[in-house]
Amino acid sequence: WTREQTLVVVKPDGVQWRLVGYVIQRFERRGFKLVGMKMLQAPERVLAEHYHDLQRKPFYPALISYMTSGPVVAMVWEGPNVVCSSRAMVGHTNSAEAAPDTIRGDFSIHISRNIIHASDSVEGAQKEIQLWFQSSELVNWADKGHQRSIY
Ligand code: YYY
Ligand code: MG
Repeated sequence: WTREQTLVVVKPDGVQWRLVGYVIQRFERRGFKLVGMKMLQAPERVLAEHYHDLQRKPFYPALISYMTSGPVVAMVWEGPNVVCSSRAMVGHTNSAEAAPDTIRGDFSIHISRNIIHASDSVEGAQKEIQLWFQSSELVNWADKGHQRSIY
């Protein structure tokens, strides 16, 4: 497989609700490999680029103030089909449509407070990873013997 990576961000409400460890556990349990992680107050510049396509939506100002309301935890996860699998674990954008056992389906009550971000395409993921992380912040460690590893 080609080395696929995705950006996952635990949003400010996810941090407040102490869901960071749970999110990491969901991804680790699946066998995905953590290659970058940091807590930060998301800069306006990063969010403006990250949500560039939504700039003209009526909810955009509220989205930005929500995303800057507290720290977030940004992560880069790697593995086969990690982009698609992450979206499935995260669940539908709108909590009302998010299936049970998805992260949003279990913890989110409204579309505007949906706990977590995950990239929606392989190309989008590459752009988002470059936006949120310096290449020096990503660790290319050797995977030795996880039972479900395909390395
Ligand atoms: O990728 P995903 O996060 O599932 O949804 P997007 O359509 O990319 O929207 C990004 C973000 O915007 C969403 O997670 C919440 C917010 N948002 C909102 O507050 N209200 C909407 N009607 C649509 C999206
Ligand atoms: Mg999106």
